[in-house]
Amino acid sequence: MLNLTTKIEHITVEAGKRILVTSDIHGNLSYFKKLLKKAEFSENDILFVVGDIVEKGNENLEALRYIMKLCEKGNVIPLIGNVDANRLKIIDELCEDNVNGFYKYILNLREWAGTSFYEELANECGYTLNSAEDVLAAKQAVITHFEKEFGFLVNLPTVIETQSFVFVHGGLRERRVSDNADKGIFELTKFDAFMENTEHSFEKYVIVGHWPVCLYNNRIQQFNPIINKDKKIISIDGGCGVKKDGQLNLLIIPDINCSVNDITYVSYEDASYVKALEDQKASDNSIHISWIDNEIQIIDKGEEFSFIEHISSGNRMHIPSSYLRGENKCADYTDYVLPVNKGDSLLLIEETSKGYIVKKDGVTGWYYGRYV
Ligand SMILES: [Mn+2]
Repeated sequence: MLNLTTKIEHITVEAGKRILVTSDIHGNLSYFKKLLKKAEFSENDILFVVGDIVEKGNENLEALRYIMKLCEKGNVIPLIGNVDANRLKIIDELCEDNVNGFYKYILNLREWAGTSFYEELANECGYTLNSAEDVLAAKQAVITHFEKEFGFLVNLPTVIETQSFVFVHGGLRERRVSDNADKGIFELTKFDAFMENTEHSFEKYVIVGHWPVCLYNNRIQQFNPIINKDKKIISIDGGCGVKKDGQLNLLIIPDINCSVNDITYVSYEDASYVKALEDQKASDNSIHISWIDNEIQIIDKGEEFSFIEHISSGNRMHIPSSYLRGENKCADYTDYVLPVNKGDSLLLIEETSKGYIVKKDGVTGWYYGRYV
């Protein structure tokens, strides 16, 4: 029987070492590897991986094993995420009553990610998942074969407190770290919109993943880590793999005793860039519609663009018709005009006859100039 309990650990980080922090790799191993390379990660660094190692990407098992291997050196410190814990729970509790729902979920992931964690596990055990019966049939073999991997995940800490920082996937429910000991593992790993929803200002900076940072901003669509000095929270999930313009972020803390102002980051996104040929000024007023508030009314549906009203804000605008999702929803969208300098590298997201939706330095918006 699986024993998923909250584990709070205290560690002292050696001064003079660089501390790197990432989260929400979600089975996107190539992002993770390229990000580490970009940051010139070495055995002299301490690396925290703040949960959600698996699911949503297509290299879930490999990502898990890669991190397990990295941990052997002693300078990599992973924590559990809600998806990691939830997957263990689902596999452990898998039975005739719930297997249909889980099979549906597997099919869903197969469609948009190519595979899923459980599918990879079952495949390695020689099972092909073509029905709910197949999913259940693979269970015992999966549990036996992956004892080591499951043991690794189950034993991951939920919260780690150091001299200066606290790490947790979702967030802390109570201001004092020790007061969170009786909170359930999902209360701490699945604290949605923690930075917005917590009332606390913490003693030490709390570094979290889980909630893609782009969801905190309804004006600008931006994916870079957010440092909230009032609440003392650093939110780092760049939505890697979940969104096509998402990125994997790596916080760089130069020293455990450094000031928060010395913290920087690097990001990795999977894309090719174009070069801007013209300058462009940023727009003053903009809206960012994200999936937590994407109800719209279509006023005039067109071939390339449609005129819509965003219900909650009342804003009316033209959006590419390819961004419509059914009759009353739209994909994540912003009308923000990006500040661009000639020569800037831009990630091309959408080409239209009016201009381009691009991403630059972690921010998405329109560019109306020419590029090469
Ligand atoms: Mn999560």
